[in-house]
Amino acid sequence: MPTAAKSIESEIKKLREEVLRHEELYYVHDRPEISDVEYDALVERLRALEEEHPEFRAPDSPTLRVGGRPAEGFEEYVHRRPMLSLDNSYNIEDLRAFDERCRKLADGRPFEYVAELKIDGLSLSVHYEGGVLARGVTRGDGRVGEDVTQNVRTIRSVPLRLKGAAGGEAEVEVRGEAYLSRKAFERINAEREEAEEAKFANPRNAAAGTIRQLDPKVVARRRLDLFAYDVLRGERKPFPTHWEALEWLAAAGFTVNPHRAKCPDIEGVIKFCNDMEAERDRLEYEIDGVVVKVNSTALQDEFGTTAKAPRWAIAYKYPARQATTQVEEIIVQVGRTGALTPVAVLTPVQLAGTVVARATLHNEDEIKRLGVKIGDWVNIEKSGEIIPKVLSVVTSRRTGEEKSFRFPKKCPVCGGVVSRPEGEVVSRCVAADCPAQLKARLLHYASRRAMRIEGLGDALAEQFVQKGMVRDVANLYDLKLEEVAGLERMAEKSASNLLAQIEASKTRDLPQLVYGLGIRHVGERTAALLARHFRSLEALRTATVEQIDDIHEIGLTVAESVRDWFDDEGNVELCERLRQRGVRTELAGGGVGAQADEAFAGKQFVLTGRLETLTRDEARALIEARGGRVTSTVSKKTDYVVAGEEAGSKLEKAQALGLKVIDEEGLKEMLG
Ligand code: 0OX
Repeated sequence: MPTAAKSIESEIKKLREEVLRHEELYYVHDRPEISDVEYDALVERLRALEEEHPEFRAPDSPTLRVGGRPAEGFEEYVHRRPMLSLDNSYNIEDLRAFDERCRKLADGRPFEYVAELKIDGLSLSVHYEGGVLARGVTRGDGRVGEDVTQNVRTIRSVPLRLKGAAGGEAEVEVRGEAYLSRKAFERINAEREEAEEAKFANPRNAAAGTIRQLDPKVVARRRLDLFAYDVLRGERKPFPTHWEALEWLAAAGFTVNPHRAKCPDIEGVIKFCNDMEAERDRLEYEIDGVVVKVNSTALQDEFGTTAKAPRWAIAYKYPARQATTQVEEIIVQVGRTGALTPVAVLTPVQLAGTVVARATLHNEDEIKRLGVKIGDWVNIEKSGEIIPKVLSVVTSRRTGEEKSFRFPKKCPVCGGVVSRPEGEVVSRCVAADCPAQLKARLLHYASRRAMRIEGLGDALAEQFVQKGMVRDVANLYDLKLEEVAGLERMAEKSASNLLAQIEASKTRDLPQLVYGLGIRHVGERTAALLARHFRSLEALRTATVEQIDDIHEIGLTVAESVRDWFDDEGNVELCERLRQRGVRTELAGGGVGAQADEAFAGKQFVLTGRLETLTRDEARALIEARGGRVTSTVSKKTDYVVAGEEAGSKLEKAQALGLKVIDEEGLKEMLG
């Protein structure tokens, strides 16, 4: 064999082994080392090479099958009809190309699409005989799955008996995506941390690990859920359209995801994809994209499938939220309360549409838990929060050149003493005059959700501190135009703009001021509760721990922290200077506002469906500003359910419980 051919053969072999190894890590051990996108890229490279050189394609090449290998411990089950996977698309052009292909296949006949969420979980097939749950099977490699019936029985959103007319069916198979809500996932990981077990990297891995648990009791505790998306009678689809299948599933007692749309054309699909991307972080579960399906079953049958995926459906994937990159350095930042936060400086990498160059390592213990060293390859993730985090170290990529990191014993900025009290995970610089803390306090005070001083960014705060122009937040109100205009990169115009902004901040309301003071444990919500309860900074200053603790939703830790803060004479003096400089220290409103608060105070609201003129965040802010609470689950304690367009199961539950349901108009009327 010529050397060139030999090297291609060996490259194919290497790639094949690499792909198989990652599949085993992912499917069998639930411990992936690379992101989905990187895995897809590996498979694609292998597929392309094999296509060019089919003589080197091994009979067991991973490109010849659809998914991972079944794990041991469960009976195998051969699916009546293969559980196909989906072709992926990563951009709008791919979606349009899919539409072109569909229209060509439809040859002039009109048709519509259904767009639904792509839940990031694992596919399950659930069989019913005479309306009763008979079997639950994982997707496995698409052809053969594992019989996990006992585990599937523990999923509350899988009915044990079909409701209504569906109960009369001899045999039906329902397919859906099993998943763990973010909340369930966080609870499981907290428990694992306590038990000193390795945490799951994400809800999907946790769900996959859960369904393969040999003890159904463990599964039951973990609270898996399922969104149903397909129904089969034997090998056939019993309804003329996918939409009708979804309606049947809901009537039969399954949870069908409420976010779905019937779209007359691809433009409607694109709009749905974009709308849902904006909603993504607010969902209670993780999604990785949208699934687009041709609605007509007859057309689906006609379009048929390729070896692994239907031609009538496609997944539109949102940008990946995990990636693998290298730690170039570990730095330690000092926050406004003196907390030392280690941060990994990374080789920049594309993630969810932005370039990520840093990821938080949280604290000293987390560095130990991860075992991360400088020079390591790491998996990082960006989820709902803005700061990406390091999930795990890719130990297989270690060269031996990596360097251990020693957590500093002194403040890296001021050299002050660092203390870490017994039982706490956070180390703090305790120096009262640490410039890093002061700078962080200024930035927090000026931030959008606090006193909103636009233009006061990192570079300016740094100069104010360095030059000794500002020693606490009250000094901001003493700044003179000449002083500010004399700073680096500061024209007179921007200096006077900044001073105008600082002046304007005096009229912010009390919740913003209380939040802006940066008291430990007092976030935006707590600040609003405190401000509304005490109505002035003076009343809050003199409040006892008991009085604060008595406020619904405020606990002892917060109460003590507030008391501690006001027990510090320097802080009392700071408040006095803020007041003297004209900063509003009393709650605005009264009159009509006070009246309206009656309707909201202490009331629980649930928002569901799409609102027309408000975003969910805006609606939440308006309700909370009046003293109401917004929660995500409907229960007997809920006072109002605000239902927008396409409100789904929450609305149904509210109606079943006989709760007060209002629409967006109703909410606006209440808000006046
Ligand atoms: C999901 C999901 C998965 C039917 C035809 C190929 C894939 N993850 O939410 N799969 C499907 O559809 C099957 N739909 C979904 N929504």
